[in-house]
Amino acid sequence: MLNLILFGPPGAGKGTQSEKIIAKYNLIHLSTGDLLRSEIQSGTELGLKAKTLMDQGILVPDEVVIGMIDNKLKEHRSAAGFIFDGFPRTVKQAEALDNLLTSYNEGISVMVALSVDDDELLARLLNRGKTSGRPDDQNEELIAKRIQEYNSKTKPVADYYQGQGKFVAINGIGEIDFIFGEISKAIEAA
Ligand code: B4P
Repeated sequence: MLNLILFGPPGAGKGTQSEKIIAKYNLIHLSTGDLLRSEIQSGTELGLKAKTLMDQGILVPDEVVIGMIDNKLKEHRSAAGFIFDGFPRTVKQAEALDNLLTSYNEGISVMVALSVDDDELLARLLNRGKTSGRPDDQNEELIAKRIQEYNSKTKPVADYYQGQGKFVAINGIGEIDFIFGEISKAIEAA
């Protein structure tokens, strides 16, 4: 089984590159951002609570996203592998993911981290906000808050996987297809 974590700050290209990775490697795509937005669209209680936090650029509680991932892993027991996009975003989520995968005699194969500087992130997200309708892409202050959440809560997740010898950093600035080529090399070396 190939279990890949695609890591990086908001706007680094995780969603963009996930689409290409799924097409090439036939993995199940688990994006906690997409799962949460789908809950919001369905108007569930979970979605309503998550919306309040997401609209402020704040991470939703660990238990909520861990529960969603647990359900999806159960749903796809015979998958060739998974791509975790935007998850784990805290060390607690990383530990929970390791425990879940261990219970299926599986583990993370590799974490691929896209690095992009803050000015480029801001430009990309504001640009996406013009067409996406996503409230969290609409203003600079909110995007700065998301980057701040990433720096304080999510960055330590990279150290967690570095400690396990599973971390590969890739420059996330440049042609989308070139970056995809670099990601493919990291996956095939894993
Ligand atoms: P996400 O949906 O994960 O949002 P994101 O990080 O903004 O998206 P992504 O990084 O995939 O966007 P991409 O770069 O592809 O999370 C949203 C919110 O949900 C979070 O703030 C949080 O509140 C909550 N949440 C989600 N998961 C959670 C968790 N595990 N725990 C707690 N809370 C959680 O795209 C950005 C733009 O860049 C696009 O317009 C794209 O076209 C462009 N782009 C991509 N690659 C490019 C390139 N190489 N060059 C130029 N532009 C590029």
